[in-house]
Amino acid sequence: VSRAAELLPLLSALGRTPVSGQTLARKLHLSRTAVWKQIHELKAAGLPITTLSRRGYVLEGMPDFSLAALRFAGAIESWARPHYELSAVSTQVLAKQAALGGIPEGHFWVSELQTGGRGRLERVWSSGFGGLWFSLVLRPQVPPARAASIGLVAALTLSRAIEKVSGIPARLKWPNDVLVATRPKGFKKVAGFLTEMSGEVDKTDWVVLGVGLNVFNELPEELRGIAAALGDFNTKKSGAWTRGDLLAEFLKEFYAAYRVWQRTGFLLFRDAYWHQYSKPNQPCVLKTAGGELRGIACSVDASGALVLEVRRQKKTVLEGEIVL
Ligand code: BT5
Repeated sequence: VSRAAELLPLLSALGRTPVSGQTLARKLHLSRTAVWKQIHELKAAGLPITTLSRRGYVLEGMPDFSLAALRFAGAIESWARPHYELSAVSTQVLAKQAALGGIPEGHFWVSELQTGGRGRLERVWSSGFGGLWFSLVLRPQVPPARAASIGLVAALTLSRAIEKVSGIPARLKWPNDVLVATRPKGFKKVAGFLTEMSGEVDKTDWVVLGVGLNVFNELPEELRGIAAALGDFNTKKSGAWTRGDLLAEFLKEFYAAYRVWQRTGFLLFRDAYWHQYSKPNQPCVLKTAGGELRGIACSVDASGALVLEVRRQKKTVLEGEIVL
């Protein structure tokens, strides 16, 4: 059972300046022991709370509390059913368990932090406090062979939501990475998607779409060369939007796109996807299970496959990743 709802008042009462246990107890109508116990629990969940002797508690890198608010305000699309956590090993695991148990489409799990976030092929996904980490259960009425391109549609939708809400231009890298341009030159990854599914040859049972977007979370040193967070960018809109705004905008646009996609597949999204592409018609290196391919990224086809020109020949690739 999630304790998130009970621990939130305490968490929201913390901030960058120290608050004493006594003040917290008074504010929240709790005993000092109860405050101490809850602080202990929050720390154990991985929240960055520091205890300063004689001064009280500080919450490092204070994000917005918009995600928790969504749960209660119902400010999101009616088809979407949020499950909010302060800390989870991985929202993907929670959503998959529920999908296996037969939960309907639209339920999603969002967590302030993940202690075991994963990317594709079991790669570690850094999921610190302050990012946007969620997993959405879908039950598309399409055969599994057609289901994979939903990741591309989701990436396209998220890149647009980022631009609309934060004013930060976002671009795509095949298949489903969202990038931002950084100075002096080049792109860094702000978001990634993990699409997992189960079904029979002609019927998809469930798809769990896992979304990881760096917002106010801190990235580990070793990722800073290739990854960035939206909160690091200064724009006219800085400080005027929350993670909740991003999530709500994404869900709204994604659901509309998802309905079209179920009827017609990726075809109708193909041009928009390519329009948003980070390096169209430029040389790239693609790593695949079978080795490296060097070529020019020409387009994506109607199924979402990447079309590469390798030594004047067009090649269609279905898996792999482009080296940044
Ligand atoms: C992805 O994998 O890009 C999919 C990420 C999906 C994460 C979401 S969060 C909610 C849900 N719960 C989960 O446990 N997962 C999903 P991939 O393309 O394999 O990229 C992984 C690689 O990106 C790593 O090997 C690192 O190099 C890099 N990386 C790790 N953490 C990152 C971060 N926070 N931002 C940018 N790059 C990161």
